[in-house]
Amino acid sequence: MDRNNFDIKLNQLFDQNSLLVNRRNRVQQHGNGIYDRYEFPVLTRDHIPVFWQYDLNFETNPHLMMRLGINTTFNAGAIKLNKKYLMITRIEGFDAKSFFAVAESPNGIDRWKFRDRPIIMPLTGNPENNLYDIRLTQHEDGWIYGLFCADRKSQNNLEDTSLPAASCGIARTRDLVNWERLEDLKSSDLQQRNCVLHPEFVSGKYMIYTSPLKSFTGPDDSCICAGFTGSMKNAVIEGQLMVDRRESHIKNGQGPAPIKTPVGWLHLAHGFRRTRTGLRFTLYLFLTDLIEPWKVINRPGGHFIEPIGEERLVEPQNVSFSNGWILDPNGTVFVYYTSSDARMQVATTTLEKLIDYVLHTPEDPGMTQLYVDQRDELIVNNLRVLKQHYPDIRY
Ligand code: BMA
Repeated sequence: MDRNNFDIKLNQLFDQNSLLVNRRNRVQQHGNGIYDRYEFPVLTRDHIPVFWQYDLNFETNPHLMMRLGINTTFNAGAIKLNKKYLMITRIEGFDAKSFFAVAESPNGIDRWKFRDRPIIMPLTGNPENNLYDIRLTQHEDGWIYGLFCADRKSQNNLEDTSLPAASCGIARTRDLVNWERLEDLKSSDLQQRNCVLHPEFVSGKYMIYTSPLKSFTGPDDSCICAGFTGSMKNAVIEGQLMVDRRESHIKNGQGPAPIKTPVGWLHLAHGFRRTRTGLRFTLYLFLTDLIEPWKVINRPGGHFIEPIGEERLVEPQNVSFSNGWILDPNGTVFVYYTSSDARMQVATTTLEKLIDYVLHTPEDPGMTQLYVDQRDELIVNNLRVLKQHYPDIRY
């Protein structure tokens, strides 16, 4: 390529990226009344800045080749700071290693733009091979904590790097720019994933939602548990309480930090089950007690968000995953979720609707006969309503 063509191509790359980043998003019609989905994903690998992937120097890259490609951007923690909606996304390069980067939006829905440089997370004395899936918690102690998965080679299986051991990495910040890395969480379990710090002290201690794994390859009934530690600088949990485990799911994990509501702590979580074509990840909600946040008080049956349409596509298919949401002071809730490990999506709703959802969605009765009774009751009531108020509707 001569210099002239190089410059044309370079400008095109920036123009394409900027068109995508500045595109406005629109609510999808025909929502389910619980939340609205949006027409476009909010972040994809095409949103990644050109200068993170291409060497723009004509002398060293005369063909303007992509030198360090990005596979995907997904599984983002989220927070609102100084009126800006922020996601810390997991960005995975062609080498399948992840790093974190902050993207900002003025309205939480579109124009998500990455800050110029990614987060260079400080290391502990035992550096990890990979880190991912950060959960952000604005704790009442004044810090913003990020808890994330830190994968290292399994000491039980040093040869096989496809089977890493996950532990919970911990870092804290006040501005999402300067990070203080703390020691990883210590517990007696072989692995810890999906760890999330509860936003308030519980009986004077920090409470951490965990997903302990007793073996390296599972399936081993991993569920959402909770442990307590006196300090985050050297966090050690001894013994964990069981918080939630979903019937017929292989594993469950806490999503983002729960939101405090007048009726309890509102939780978003994921679970997966086996299907004929592989695993299917869905999201669900539940409510826990305000004073004893490990006690589930409402457990709506069924899933809250499932992968549908295009969200199901690419590899791995059939995944909805979330580790970030934002509650605005006006009651709007932005649920950031990943579809099929490939892109960030948003769903918007309100706290009022989510409280209605967790309080009034019937619990899974556990047996098909009770389940059909539950639905039949709804149908019979609805037939009465239709006859009384909507006699002209044909069905
Ligand atoms: C989980 C985690 C997530 C991932 C999900 C679906 O176990 O590893 O990072 O998004 O699987 O692949």
